Amino acid sequence: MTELILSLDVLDRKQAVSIAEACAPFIDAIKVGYPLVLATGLTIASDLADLALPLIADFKVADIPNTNRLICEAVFSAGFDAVIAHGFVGADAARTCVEVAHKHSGAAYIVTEMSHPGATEFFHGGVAERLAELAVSSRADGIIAPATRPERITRLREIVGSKAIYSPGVGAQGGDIDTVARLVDGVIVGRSIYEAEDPGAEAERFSRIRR
Ligand code: FNU
Repeated sequence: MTELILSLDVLDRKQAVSIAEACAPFIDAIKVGYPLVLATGLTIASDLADLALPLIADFKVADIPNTNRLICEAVFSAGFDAVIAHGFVGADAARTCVEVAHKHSGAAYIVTEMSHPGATEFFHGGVAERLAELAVSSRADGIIAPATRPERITRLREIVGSKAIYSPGVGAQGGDIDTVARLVDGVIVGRSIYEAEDPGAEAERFSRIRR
């Protein structure tokens, strides 16, 4: 089953909770990033806790090991179940995120290649492959790979094997859900759901990938 993960990038607490409630029956996890957390604080995790869905903190953590540790401790203490971290900062810093996640019985996912057009400037030429290798050697729980470039997902799958691949970039960024759903463990969808007139109905439509 391919999971459907809602990217909840709205800026208002009430709106976030109501969209999450409407989508909850059709999704497998909720991803929260800087837009919502900067607007509401980390307490948004408690507001979403009643839905009993895994909460992923998309903070793309990218600092020295000690700062990564402080950030990840705050994330898991707030009630998140997983964190997304960058690998380009090096194995020591990425491993710190993995260690803190596992200490809290949570998960850490490493970004290997981003989904926007400009990502090819720095992530191509073997970098994404090295980041995927780093995710494996750091014992991360999975990687983030671009739905906008399915052929890159296939290449990165060769490196990470059965580790989870979560993929943003379908819908608003142009990626095709059906193509990507076959290649990954979870598809991350934001605007196509939360900007829809009826987010719950749209989540239900996307949720056919779970079958
Ligand atoms: P939507 N996101 C992304 N590409 O889009 N974390 C990446 O390579 C990546 C991400 C996030 O386009 C993005 O920040 F590593 O509205 C946003 O929160 O469907 C979500 O995935 C995509 O949102």
